[in-house]
Amino acid sequence: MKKLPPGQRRIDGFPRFGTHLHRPPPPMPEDPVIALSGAVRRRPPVRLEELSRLPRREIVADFHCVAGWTATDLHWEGVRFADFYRLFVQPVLEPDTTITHLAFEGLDEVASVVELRDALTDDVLLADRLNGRPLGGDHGAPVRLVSPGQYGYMNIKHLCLIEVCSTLPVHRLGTGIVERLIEGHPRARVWHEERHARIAGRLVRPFYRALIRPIRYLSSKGARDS
Ligand SMILES: Nc1nc2c(c(=O)[nH]1)N[C@H]1C(S)=C(S)[C@@H](COP(=O)(O)O)O[C@H]1N2
Ligand SMILES: [Mo]
Repeated sequence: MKKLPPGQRRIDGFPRFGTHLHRPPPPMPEDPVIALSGAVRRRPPVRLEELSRLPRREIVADFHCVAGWTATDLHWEGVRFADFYRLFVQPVLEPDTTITHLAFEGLDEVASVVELRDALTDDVLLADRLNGRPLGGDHGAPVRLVSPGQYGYMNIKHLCLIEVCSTLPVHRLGTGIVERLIEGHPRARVWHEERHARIAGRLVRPFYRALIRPIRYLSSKGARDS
């Protein structure tokens, strides 16, 4: 069996997971778009239909949640994020600005801040198909970020907005007690075990792992209630 990143355990299948599980997935917009904000000139949102201008890309990759589970051999299809950036973002950048970070936000308002260099890695996709089928609500319809080298929390589902930033967007970082406790690492690279902003990855393993059961319980309850 192939080696998993440090502190990860294989699970069967691919659960819906996250901090949003008490809610059903957001409804599918009629004409889905990805809006751009931040250090860009105003432009109409990119319609998902326009992604057909980019070459298609397929990858097979494992998916690693920071809580410690890994779903193996997922087959994603979509477009490379770097191609999207080159075609839709670069031409509208404000002149003389150096972009450092991107904030990705989903229709459920969950967001992540990714360093530009990590987002432009070759295997980062905007994925609209999973295992041969259109992406469903559980896993991020209509389109999600897939960054296999980073923990799940960077892989924003239901992507609808990208904020283009020339400094760390501090307004995006949580200030509540829970966010401080579970403060994600700014790079979140799984092979470096960058789980937490301040605490060594090895040390937070048991804390995160203890969250899996209650979160999955909420998930099954949420699915019944909705
Ligand atoms: N929009 C959105 N994206 C999200 C989340 C979320 O709650 N909302 N949770 C993140 C976390 S913590 C994980 S582990 C993965 C889970 O992806 P899955 O539900 O497809 O398994 O999505 C990430 N992306
Ligand atoms: Mo996660």
